[in-house]
Formats: sequence, C-alpha cells, structure tokens
Amino acid sequence: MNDSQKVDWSALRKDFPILNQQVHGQPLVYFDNAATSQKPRQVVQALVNYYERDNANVHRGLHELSNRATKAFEAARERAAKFINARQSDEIIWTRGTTEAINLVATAWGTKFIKAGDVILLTEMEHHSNIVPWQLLAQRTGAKLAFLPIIGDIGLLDLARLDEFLTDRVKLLSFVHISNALGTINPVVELCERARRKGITTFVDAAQSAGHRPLDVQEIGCDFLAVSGHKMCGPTGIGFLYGRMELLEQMPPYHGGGEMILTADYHKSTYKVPPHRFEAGTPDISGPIGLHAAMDYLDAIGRDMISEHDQQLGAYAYEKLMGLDKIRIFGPHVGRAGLVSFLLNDIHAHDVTELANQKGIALRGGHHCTQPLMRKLGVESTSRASFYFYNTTAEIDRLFDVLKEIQKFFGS
Ligand code: C6P
Repeated sequence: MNDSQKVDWSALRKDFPILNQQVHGQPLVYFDNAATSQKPRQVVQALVNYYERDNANVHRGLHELSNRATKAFEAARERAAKFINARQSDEIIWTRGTTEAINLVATAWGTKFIKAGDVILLTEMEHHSNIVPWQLLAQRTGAKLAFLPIIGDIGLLDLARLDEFLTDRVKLLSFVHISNALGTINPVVELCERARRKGITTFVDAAQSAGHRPLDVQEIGCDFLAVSGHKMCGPTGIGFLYGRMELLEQMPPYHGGGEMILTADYHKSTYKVPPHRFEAGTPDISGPIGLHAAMDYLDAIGRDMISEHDQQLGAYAYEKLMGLDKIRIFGPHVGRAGLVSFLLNDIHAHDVTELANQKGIALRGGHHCTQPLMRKLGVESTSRASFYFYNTTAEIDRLFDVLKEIQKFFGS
C-alpha cells in the first residue's frame, strides 16, 4: 500500500461543500484546479473570524484590533516562510499572486541589474506571466530574451542543450516548476544548480507546484520563487514572492506609497527594509490570514501525500484517456503532474469543454495563457482536466464516458 492510500481522501471532500452540487442535472466534477482550487471550510471560517472579530488596518495600530490584525498578518508571513523553508520571514513579500510577484522582480530587480545586451533565459513552456514582464523589461533596457527548447509533444525541457543556452550574457534563468499546459514537472534543483554554477540568478514559477508538493527553497537553491494562494486552497488575490535577502536588500521599491517609507519629504524619501519596502499601501489583510489556514490545511494532509495522489490521478487519467480513439495528449507519458491536456479528433477544444460542461464536468479549454507554447505544439488550444486531492478515479471514469459521448455526437 502506498502512503497516500492511507489518507481518507473521500473524507476530505466533506470540507468542500461546493463539490456537493449538481450542474446541469449532473453531479459536479471539478477538474479546473490548475485555474483555481476550491477552498475548504477551514479557510472560509478563518476569513469569517477575521472579519467578525479582528478587522482593522495593519502596522498603524495603536489599538487592540489593529494589533490583532497585524499579529495575524505577520503570523501568516512566518507560516509562509515555514511552508517553503525560507531562512527568515522577511524573505516573504505578499503579492496578489504569481503574476504580480514576477512583475515585482522584473521591475525592481530587473531595472537595477539588467542592462542592454544582457540575456534573460526562459523556457518554451512558460505561462504568459513568466514571459510578458520580461518582455517589458527587455523593451525598457535593451536586454534580449532566449528560450530553452522543449522536446516535441512529450513536453520535456531539452536539458542536453541547457549549457549551450547558459552563456556569459545570461543574467537570469526564470522557469516554471510544473507546466499548467503540459503537466511537466521540471527538475528544479538541477536547473537552479546549473545556473548558479555560472553565477546566474534564478526565478522559479511555483504557481502549479506550491500546493501540490513539498517545496524547500534552500534545497532548490533558487533566488526567487512565486506562489499563488488561490491555487492551493487559499483565497483569490493573495500570493507571495520569496526572495533571497541578499538580493531583496539591493532592490529598489516596486510601488511607492504609504507603509513603505522610513522618512518622506516633498522631493525625496527613504525606504524601509524588505519586505515592507515592497508592500506599499494597505495590503490584502484577510488574504494572508486565509492563506495561513490553507497552508495549515495542506500540511495536515501532507504535501508529500498530495503529490503522490496527484501523480496517481495524472497517470490514471493518461492511461484511461489514451483508450479513446484519436486522442492527442500533450506532455510527458510518465511522471506527469495531476493534469491532462488533450485534443479529441478535430473537435475544437472549446466545443469539448462546452459539451463536458453540459454534463457537469468543469474543464478548461483554450491556450491556458501559453500561446507561444501552443504555437510550438502546432495547435491553437487544448482541453485540460486538472486535478486536486479531492478528485477521484471515478470522476476520471466519468470524464472518459463523457468524452466518448462527445466523439459520438460529432460522428467520429
Ligand atoms: N494559470 C491556469 O488556468 P496568477 O494568475 O498570478 O495566480 O497565476 C499565473 C500563473 C503563472 N504561472 C503558471 C504556471 C500558471 O499556471 C499561472 C496561472 C492558470 O493555468 C490561469 S491562466
């Protein structure tokens, strides 16, 4: 028996009342977890408790409620540091999510450290969030972007070519840990290690991995890492950036405003140390508090258990759906994360998604904010089923039956 078989996964579903509903007269099958996960009662309750008892602004407080809100806000930062094994909680900066975390680094670190002729190395499987901020930086500075290739449909990075791409001009390697469009799990420790050997700064987009497997930034050896809370049972609108303190200390502010200054005058200001230097204005306060509850929730299950369960669902779905005629599944055949991205015959991904929706199954159809990758794969879009720990193999069987019906409907 695998360790994850000892977890009572079906009992956990009771923490997610939203899953227990009918959609178009059928039991809901929620397979859009890579877009956003559902939230357990414990997270919702943490938000209710905060708003019903402690709501006040943080860091300004000379009164009880503000002190409580500040304490909870900073306790969440400590929790986030522990969640990814950062050396200190000051290395955690609250952001709206992964997108804002990447923009923060591209603006604050990039503007100071990137010059004309420098190269920012990305990969061909990046989400737009890990491309467009660097394009903007390149336009501002005259730097260039380069892309480590992937190997065809199997969607693995071509690591044999990495050294060829890690030239003296490369100042940053930024890459996705788990691809939202392929389900590829990239060898994060190896990639960071090989870049670090050449003195290259590293950024890990952990949007799809943080809630799905243990993460240890010291073991990974990255300089920056970005997380979206809403994909890991937390509220929408909150996530965080991890940055190694030596780098954060050298970075200028991202946004200007209240709470990030030490002193301000009409023409000049001085700034606080990190992380507050990067958190201008009133922050999302309930977000970190909800995310704190989410991190406790995930760790009570065990992220190693979640990762094992995810990979079982991913492998089961791959094997099962490969039983359909004329299906093309993108991404690795083995060792995939808990998602499958596919095309059925010549049926448009949006039609598959819409017809699945009529049967109560929530898929995502589209380019998944990876248009360059889609182009590379020679397609416009795919349908995607993405799983979380509350999903079951019975739900995957249901997806299989519905996809078969869709093929029949289109006469193929
Ligand atoms: N991917 C998906 O359905 P935000 O929106 O900032 O929380 O996360 C952006 C992001 C960055 N990197 C990766 C690998 C992602 O998957 C995402 C979000 C969603 O796949 C929405 S497009």
